[in-house]
Amino acid sequence: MKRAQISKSVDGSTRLCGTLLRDSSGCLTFAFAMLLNAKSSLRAAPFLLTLVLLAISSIRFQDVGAQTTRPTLISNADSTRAIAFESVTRQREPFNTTVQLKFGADSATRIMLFAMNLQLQPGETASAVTADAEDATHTIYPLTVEHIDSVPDQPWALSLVVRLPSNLADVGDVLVRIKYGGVQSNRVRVGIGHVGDGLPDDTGAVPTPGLIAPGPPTGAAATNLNPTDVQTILQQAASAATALGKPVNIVVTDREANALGFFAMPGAPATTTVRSVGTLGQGLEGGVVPAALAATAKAATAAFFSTTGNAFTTRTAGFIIQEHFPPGISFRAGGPLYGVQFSSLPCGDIKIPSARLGLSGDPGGLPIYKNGLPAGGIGIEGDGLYTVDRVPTDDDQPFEELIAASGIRGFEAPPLIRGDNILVDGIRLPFSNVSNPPAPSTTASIAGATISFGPGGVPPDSEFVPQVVGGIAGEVSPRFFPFIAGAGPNALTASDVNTIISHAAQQANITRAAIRQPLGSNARVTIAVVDTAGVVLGVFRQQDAPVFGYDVAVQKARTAAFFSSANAASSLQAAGFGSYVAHANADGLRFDGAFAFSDRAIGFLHRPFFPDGINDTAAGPFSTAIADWSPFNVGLQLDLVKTNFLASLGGPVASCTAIPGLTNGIQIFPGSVPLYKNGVLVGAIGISGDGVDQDDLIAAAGANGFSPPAGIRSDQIFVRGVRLPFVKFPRSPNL
Ligand SMILES: [Ca+2]
Ligand SMILES: [Ca+2]
Repeated sequence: MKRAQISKSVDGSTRLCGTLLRDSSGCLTFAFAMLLNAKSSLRAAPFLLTLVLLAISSIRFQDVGAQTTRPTLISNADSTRAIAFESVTRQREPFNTTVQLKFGADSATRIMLFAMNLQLQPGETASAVTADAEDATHTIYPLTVEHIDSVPDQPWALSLVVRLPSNLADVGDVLVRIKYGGVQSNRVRVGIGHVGDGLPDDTGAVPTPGLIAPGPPTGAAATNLNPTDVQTILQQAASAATALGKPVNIVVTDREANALGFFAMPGAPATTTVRSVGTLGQGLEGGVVPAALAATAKAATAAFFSTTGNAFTTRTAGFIIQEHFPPGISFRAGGPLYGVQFSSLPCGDIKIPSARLGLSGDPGGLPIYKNGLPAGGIGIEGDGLYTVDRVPTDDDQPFEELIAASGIRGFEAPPLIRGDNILVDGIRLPFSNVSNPPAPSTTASIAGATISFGPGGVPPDSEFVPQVVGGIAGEVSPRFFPFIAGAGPNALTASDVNTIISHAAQQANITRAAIRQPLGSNARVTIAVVDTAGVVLGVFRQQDAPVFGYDVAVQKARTAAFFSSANAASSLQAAGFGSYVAHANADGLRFDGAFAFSDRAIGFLHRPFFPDGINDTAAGPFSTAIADWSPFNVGLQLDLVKTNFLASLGGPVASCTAIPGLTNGIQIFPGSVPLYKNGVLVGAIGISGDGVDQDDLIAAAGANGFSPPAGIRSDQIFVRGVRLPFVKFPRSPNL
């Protein structure tokens, strides 16, 4: 398949992107996307439409004769949502059934849709085309096609104006199709009254006009790097290291942590010591681990965190996992991703391959971009210390970071999306303290380096394949798709899981991302649903959602399901964690199923200060006391997985924990809620991606209809006089 990109910009807030696709039969099809700032949509719509058509005009289409092919209603490129405008104001969905300003004989709303592969015969009028819409209750509403017009200079495209019937109320999404000459079109999604709800997409539905009947899903590659690129990166890094006189371990991974390149320079340290501020000997403090694994973790971390909309490094990661955010500033809450270092673990069952040591905050891991697109990461380890930067203000330039920056010359992240162009709560994130490293004067040998590609230089397959869920284009792993039902009576059905994930995806699609450029982009997240036993019932990853969220979303869901269950305290006790249960009991917490705990609540109980960030308070019941605390000695989260995590460094193990259902460990930053049916716990939903308050909002939207009774939510509980949280939403969350 051949692709070409068309991209035009109307102004700072409006973009149009198009993709030309030529399928195996040689047919040209076209898909386009609009990213509109809501405030500008009204004034931009006519320009946008013009641009859409201008963009399409470069395509040469065959003349269409009598209707023999299926008409196609045009959707957004990344979802099955129709390109649709209110016909007078040009406003986008959701559409009210009646208009505020009456222009015609009645006040019915007319919406404009666009179609291709549709050609009326001479003398035919709009009445030759019929249309209908189906809502979530399977009620079918006939829509009157009032007007069909050609689009100037676009003989292949038609605009259709349809009138909404008066009995169509605030039903949310409907699936709309047209019919002509006995042939019906694909169905596209239109929000009536509000966006969301509605039926699942039709089987095989894809964003249009693409391939209406796609072939079997084909795995995309996990990178666009080739062996020559990897060789170049290894050589540039090794040359810089040689110039500095610092032999190091150099690892290049693709976006999903498959190792593409490895070079242990002669004399490079074989091990590195985990060390930060915690008490030596506690947690992982003082542990000695293979340096190659540390380098891999650093490369994987940068790759996992980086997308087309944000580029993060291990320095960024180290900044968002400490006891205060920003690090070192008293009376500030913990980092927004507090605890993420213990995800994508080698003992887990979700992210395979793992990040080898979990995610890393040790500077010297940078993302790799090729032609502006995320392609993987580089990790450098060679100073014998695996740590996090405790002093963000001193502009230190460790040689691991310098060598990493040298290695990726020519493969840098676009400046706009670098972490240091992204602000969280008004705080600028760090990216790298090394910019524009000089080219070394000599080229070092990389004899003995390993470069791993398939025969003919084929890169590793992605674990993910394209899938549309709830009208939103994304990806799934065949391991967790199709969605399945939970076990036991009253359990979530596969249809429930589809509904929950669809609602979450639809919310994400309209939620403003926290850490994604350009500003005004919607959140891209991974959505996971588990049952009460922690069994994964479904995982859906929006297009370009950061890969770290794949493991984390499941961890978050499992955490909410576990701590809301009747046997949470007894399971912890049985697994040898009775001291944490005792701490919780002392705070009046039972974990016996009487209350519904979100991950925000569990995380709040798992901070070295209680309440979170308030210095000179005692630790939360699940946390290490601050005197002993470090990012490598956090408390229950690490203790649960420590034994099997360390064992997994030497080979495979069955699970990260001894507790059934916590196979990949727990997570302790926000983004999950437990799910209930008829007041009975049935599982949980976990979200991870573009901002933790966004994750909470998207989780809550997915849980709508499956929420716990308000009286048992964790925000009904006071600990030491402080109300626990349940969920927290961003202010003005939607686009
Ligand atoms: Ca290091
Ligand atoms: Ca520093």
